[in-house]
Amino acid sequence: MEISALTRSVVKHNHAVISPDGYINSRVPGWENCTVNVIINEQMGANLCQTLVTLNWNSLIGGTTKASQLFVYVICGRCRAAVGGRSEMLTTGQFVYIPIGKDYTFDKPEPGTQLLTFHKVYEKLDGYDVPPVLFGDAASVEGPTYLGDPALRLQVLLPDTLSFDMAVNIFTYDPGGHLPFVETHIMEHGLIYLQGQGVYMLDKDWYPIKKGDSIWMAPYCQQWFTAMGKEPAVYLYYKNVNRFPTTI
Ligand code: UGY
Ligand code: MN
Repeated sequence: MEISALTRSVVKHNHAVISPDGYINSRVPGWENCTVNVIINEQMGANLCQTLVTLNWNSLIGGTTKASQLFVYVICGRCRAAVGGRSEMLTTGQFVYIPIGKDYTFDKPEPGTQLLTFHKVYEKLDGYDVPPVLFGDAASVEGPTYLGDPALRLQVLLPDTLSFDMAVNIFTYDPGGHLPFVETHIMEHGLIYLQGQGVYMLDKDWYPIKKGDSIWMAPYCQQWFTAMGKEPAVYLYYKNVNRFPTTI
């Protein structure tokens, strides 16, 4: 039997590892008949929110984006997404970007469908339009090697234009693949593992990580990862980008 006083989850001032064993469900107004786990939010010190939503046959997720844009990715299963006058059935690996000020609904799910959401307050840039609604599919996004290492592949899911102030990418590491150096950077991350396992170094602490786990990394949290096991390790991650770096 598992010892119930143990968990792999940790919450520190500049990073967190959230494993599913500690989930407690939230009720979110407008998101009906579903299970919501709020994994990262500003109460932690983060500047993003990340949730995991598990759907039943009768789930209905509805709302209107306000100051925050919303990115929704189907981790498994299928459901219908209606945003900005367009309605699509989304299946595993498909996603929709919902800019500020848009109504959205997600319904008609296969029971057990899981949606990952990233939320960020949108910072408009003078001279650039607010991005449009965007439907996409990770399966049709190329994954070039990362910094010349064939063991690492990076898929960039959102357009690389200054209209966007967030990036969402999928990072794939073959077993034994690792970040080429310890990253030390201003950008913040939220992420969830879609597959595989490995060891993450966060601010000089070392954590075993596997499919289903999530991580928050504050700006300047030092980070490095190596994949272990028999299959590639894959994570979906958020990063804030493209805006002036200081208020000074
Ligand atoms: O985009 C990134 O900063 C990425 N290389 N970081 C990470 O995977 N921890
Ligand atoms: Mn990074």
